[in-house]
Amino acid sequence: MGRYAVSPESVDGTGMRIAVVVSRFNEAVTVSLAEGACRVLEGRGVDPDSILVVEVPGAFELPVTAKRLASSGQVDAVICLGAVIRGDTPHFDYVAGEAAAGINRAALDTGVPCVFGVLTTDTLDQARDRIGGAAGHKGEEAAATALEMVSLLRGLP
Ligand code: INI
Repeated sequence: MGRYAVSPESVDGTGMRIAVVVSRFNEAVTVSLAEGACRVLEGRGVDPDSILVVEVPGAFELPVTAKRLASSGQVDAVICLGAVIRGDTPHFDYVAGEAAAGINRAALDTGVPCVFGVLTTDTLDQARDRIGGAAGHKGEEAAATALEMVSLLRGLP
């Protein structure tokens, strides 16, 4: 039996091209998600000129943008960032559900990892906890996941 894994903490991003798609809805949160993602990418050796940050209006617009970028042949991974907060909307479930399903579909259709860095919380405070508060930093985690998946998929048959 074989086993294949990459060490998540030590993936070297040198030479990787990464797209970061960030939604403006709940911008106070999503700006921090994007900053954290870019901080980790650059800290792991990704050239800033190889990071393409794309803004979209809301989380619902993440999938079509991820699909475009993932199928371009010009990026190795797409990091999708957003914040869907239940208190703000009766259509929380539609926005969050379609974002999740669509981002996953973009990845499956293209074979390019598309990372789900969308916060889905009941309150703004819970979202804030996830941008460097009690619950970690989901932008940083999304970037680390992207690097791990690029490296992992490169090594698989
Ligand atoms: N988009 C979000 O990213 N987060 C939200 O909390 C949100 N709420 O509350 O409605 C939201 N709505 C906008 C949506 O993503 C689309 O931009 C809009 O429906 C146009 O397609």
